[in-house]
Amino acid sequence: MLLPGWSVAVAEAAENAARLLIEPKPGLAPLAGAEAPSVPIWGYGGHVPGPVIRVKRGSTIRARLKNSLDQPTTVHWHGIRIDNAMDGVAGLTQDAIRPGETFDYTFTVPDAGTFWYHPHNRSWEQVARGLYGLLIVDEDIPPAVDRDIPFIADDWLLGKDGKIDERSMGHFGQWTHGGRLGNWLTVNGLTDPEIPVLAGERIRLRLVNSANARILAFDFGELRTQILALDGQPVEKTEFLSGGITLAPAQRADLIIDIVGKAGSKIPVMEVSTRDRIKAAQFVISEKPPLRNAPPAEPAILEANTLLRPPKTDGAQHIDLVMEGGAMGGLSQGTIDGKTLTIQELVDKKLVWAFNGALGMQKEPLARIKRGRTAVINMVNRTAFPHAMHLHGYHFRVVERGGKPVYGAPWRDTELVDVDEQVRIAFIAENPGKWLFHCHMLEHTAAGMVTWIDVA
Ligand SMILES: [Cu+2]
Repeated sequence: MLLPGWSVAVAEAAENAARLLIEPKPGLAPLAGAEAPSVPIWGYGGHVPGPVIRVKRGSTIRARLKNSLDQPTTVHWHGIRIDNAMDGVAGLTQDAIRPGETFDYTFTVPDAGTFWYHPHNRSWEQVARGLYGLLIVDEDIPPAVDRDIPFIADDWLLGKDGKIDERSMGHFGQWTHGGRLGNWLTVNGLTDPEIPVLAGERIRLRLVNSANARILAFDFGELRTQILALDGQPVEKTEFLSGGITLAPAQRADLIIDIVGKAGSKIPVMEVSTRDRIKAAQFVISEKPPLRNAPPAEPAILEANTLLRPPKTDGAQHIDLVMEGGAMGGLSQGTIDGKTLTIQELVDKKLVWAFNGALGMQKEPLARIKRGRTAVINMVNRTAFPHAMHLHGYHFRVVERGGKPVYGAPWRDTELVDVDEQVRIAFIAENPGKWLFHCHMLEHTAAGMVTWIDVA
C-alpha cells in the first residue's frame, strides 16, 4: 500500500501482496518552511520523504523501479533480511539501473518493524538530495496504539539561497572528516512540523535517521516514552527513555509516547545532539476532549520477530575489522585488491578510509562464511571519527564492547562504533549471498569504508 510520506493516521495494512511503482525523479519540497521558496530535490515520486510502503509481515512486495533521474540508481531495502538478489547494491548484487530503465524488485518481508528504503548507487549524492522513504511491516498483532506516526529526520546542507548546497556535494573535506554535515533539520521533509494529537492518546512514533552523516538525538521532555523497537526489532525488556535517544545515520527507533498536556498546548521534540538544541517538531494537543483522562497504566507489548535466532558464539568464525584512515588518521599507505598504494595515490582516487588496510570495494570479501555458522566480527575503530556500521541482509547483536562481554543487547542492523572503541557483533549466517558491510556515513562509504561478506 502506498501512502503519502507524511501520514498521521493508522493505515489499513495491505493484503499479503503489494504492487508498487517507485519512481525517483526531481521534485520541489518546502524544506525551509511554507513561506520560503520550494527547494529542488530528488525524491521518490518527486516527494521527500517518498511514499510510505506498508505491508503485513510475510507479504511479498513487488516494486518496479522506474529511473527518472539523469544518473543510474538502485533501491536498497534497509534492514530487511531479504533475498540477496533484491538487496539493491550496485556493483555487488545488481547493475545500477540506467536513466529511463526499470528494474523489478520482488521480495518477502520476514520481520515486522520499521525499515526504510534508499538508493545504493552514489548514495552520498542521492540520499543527500532526498531519496528515501519509510517501509513499515505490520505485526500480526500490532501493539495497541491510537495513532501511528512516521518521524523521518534529515540533516540538509542548504546554501544561502535556501537551496541544496550543490557546490559542496562530494567535497573531499566532507569525505575525509565527519561526512556531509548539514545546517537544516527536517522531519518528514518539513521544518518543525506540527503533529496533531489528542490528550490521553498513546502514539507509536517511528523514528528514522535518514541523514548522510549526522548522528541525531531526540528528547521528548517530560513525556513518558517507551522504547518499543530498535532498527525494526522489538526490544526484549520494557524500557523507558531517560534523556534523549541517539540515532546514528540509518538507525531507527519505535517509541510509544503517552500524550499528556492541556488542550491547545504544544509539546516540543528537541534535537539535542549538539549544544544548540533545535526544535525538531512539536506535538499540538487538540482542543477536543481528551481521549482518556490518564495514560494507559500498562506499557505497550510488542512480540519478538520469532524467525530471528540468537547467536551462540562457541565454535563461531571470528573476523577482524580494523578501521583506519581519514583526517588525523595517519594512514600512510593502503591496498586495493592486494596491491599497495601510497596515500597520495589513494587520495587521487578519493579513497582515504581503510578496513584492515584495504580501501574501497575489493574483489575478495572480508570473509567467506559457511551458511548456518555463527560469525563474530570484531570491530576496532582506530580513526578520529565515529562510524555507523551497517550489515546488509542481517540483524546482529553486540556481544562485547571494550573487551567486556555484553548480554541481551538489542538486535540491530546498524551499530555506532565510537572513536577508539572496540565492538564485537555476532549473528548466525543463515541468509546466503554477497552482503555489503559498510559505514553508513555515506561519504565514508564512498571514500573507502566498504567491504562485503560471502555466505555460501
Ligand atoms: Cu564512517
